[in-house]
Amino acid sequence: MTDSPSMSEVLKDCPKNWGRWGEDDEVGALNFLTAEEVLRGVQHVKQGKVFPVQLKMGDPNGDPVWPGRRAAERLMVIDEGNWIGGSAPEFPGGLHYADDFITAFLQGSTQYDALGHVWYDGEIYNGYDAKTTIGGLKKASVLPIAEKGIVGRGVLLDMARYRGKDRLEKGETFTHEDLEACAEKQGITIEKHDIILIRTGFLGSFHEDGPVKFYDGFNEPGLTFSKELVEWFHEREIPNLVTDTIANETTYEPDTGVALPLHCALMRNLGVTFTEICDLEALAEDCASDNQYAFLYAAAPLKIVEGTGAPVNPIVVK
Ligand code: UVW
Repeated sequence: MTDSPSMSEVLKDCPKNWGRWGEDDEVGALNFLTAEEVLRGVQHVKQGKVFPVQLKMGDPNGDPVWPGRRAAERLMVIDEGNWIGGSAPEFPGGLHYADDFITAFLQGSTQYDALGHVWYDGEIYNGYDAKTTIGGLKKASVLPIAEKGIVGRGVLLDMARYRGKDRLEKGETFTHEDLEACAEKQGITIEKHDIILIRTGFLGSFHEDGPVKFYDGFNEPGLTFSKELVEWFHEREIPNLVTDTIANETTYEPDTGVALPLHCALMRNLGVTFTEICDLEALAEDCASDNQYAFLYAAAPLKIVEGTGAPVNPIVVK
């Protein structure tokens, strides 16, 4: 990877939204989600079907996470065993209760990334100094995103089904043109300000093949960088990219070997929020059966002060 060009070389001619919403902005392209966009999303509620798209968190069979992170661990603090063993407090009336806590990477489950989550050349989204990340994100943390909430028209692009597969393979890439072709096949148009949900099916391999195979030569399938793709997101003013992979893009851009350039081009430079590790399986099955690929999408990550990201259970309503 040492022969790879620098991120700034790769992204040198790409657009930026810094300053577009003022020098204090911390939510980026979510600014496109106005009241009109909420109502545009609501127009697609037609059947009363509800799909919470968070992947299970703290699954005893394991959670897929970025290499180096750990799955959430949930620990019981008190339960009926404490009353059986005599270590629990007695309450008037005989109340018993259960309590637990979790330790979790804020980026280790279905999550919103803060806009300050990634950077290069010493600056995060909107030109804030990268030193503002030290000890907690003082700028562009997940909190302003959580305080805004994300509601609008969502569209599912089922790339796995489009390619006739249960799931895309390691390192398999696709472009904005593939997204357009997939949308056309599904009978929808990707409109300005749409929240884009992309299904690859890839996380299915974590449980089906097991973690050893899943992490061997780790290179997720996904969107891959080109200047044209970044311009496509810019022109369509896409506020939010939601996928069923850990990092929303192919891990290594095939031409240069650069890791996660779209995190930098879309999140850092355009202010597009990323929602990762979603479970889109039930939604995709349903869309294939009723052919309704556009819907209301609503989400609010947890309000973690200075957080780099936060768990979320987004809701799709059709
Ligand atoms: C990294 O940025 C490394 O990971 P993610 O955005 O997938 O949490």
